Amino acid sequence: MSTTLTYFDFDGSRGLECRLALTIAGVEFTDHRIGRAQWMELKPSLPYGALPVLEHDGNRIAHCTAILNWVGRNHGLLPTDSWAAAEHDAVMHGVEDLRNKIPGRGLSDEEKKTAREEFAAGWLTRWAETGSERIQGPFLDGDAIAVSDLKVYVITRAYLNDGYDHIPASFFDAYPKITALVAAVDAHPAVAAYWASRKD
Ligand SMILES: N[C@@H](CCC(=O)N[C@@H](CS)C(=O)NCC(=O)O)C(=O)O
Repeated sequence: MSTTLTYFDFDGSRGLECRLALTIAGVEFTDHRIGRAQWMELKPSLPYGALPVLEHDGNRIAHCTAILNWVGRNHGLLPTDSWAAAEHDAVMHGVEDLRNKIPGRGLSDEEKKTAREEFAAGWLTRWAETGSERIQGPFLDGDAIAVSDLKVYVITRAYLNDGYDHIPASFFDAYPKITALVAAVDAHPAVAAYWASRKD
């Protein structure tokens, strides 16, 4: 059996959540990281012209949430009950919405500041409230980590690391269940080992 995850050469976003899911699941995989020149060559051959893409025994799937669902179902990182699994899927789609809705593209710095402040007070606040209600603690389903926790972790971590201009990390101070989830994912032995390996 061979499994390869292809993504850009950085530790964030959709690629990171898939790498972490495969790592926690204990799947041996090739972490194929590509640079700009390779990307221009590769893009036209990809199913949806975007990354990540997972190749498993000669078959390929695109879209990070599809990849996470596949890993989760096969490796006990999602509930077996179909309704409960659909609730996790909803959380994952919520993270994708958050990625897609953040304003900024095509705006001047001043416009971006205004748009992001409004976004933080409106859409992002609703997202964080919904997530907090859903989290049993420390993970979404209590003590059992799921692939959906990894999506919440990766997106929140980006905000906590000041990844989004005009939305300070302190925004999440009002949502301790979300920051506790981030801390719990960081403390997971496989995640800690992943970050240690990235420092080498
Ligand atoms: N719906 C896709 C979105 C994939 C996507 O937009 N990936 C970004 C990187 S995170 C990408 O490949 N951007 C380059 C491009 O689309 O040209 C998913 O869930 O994986």
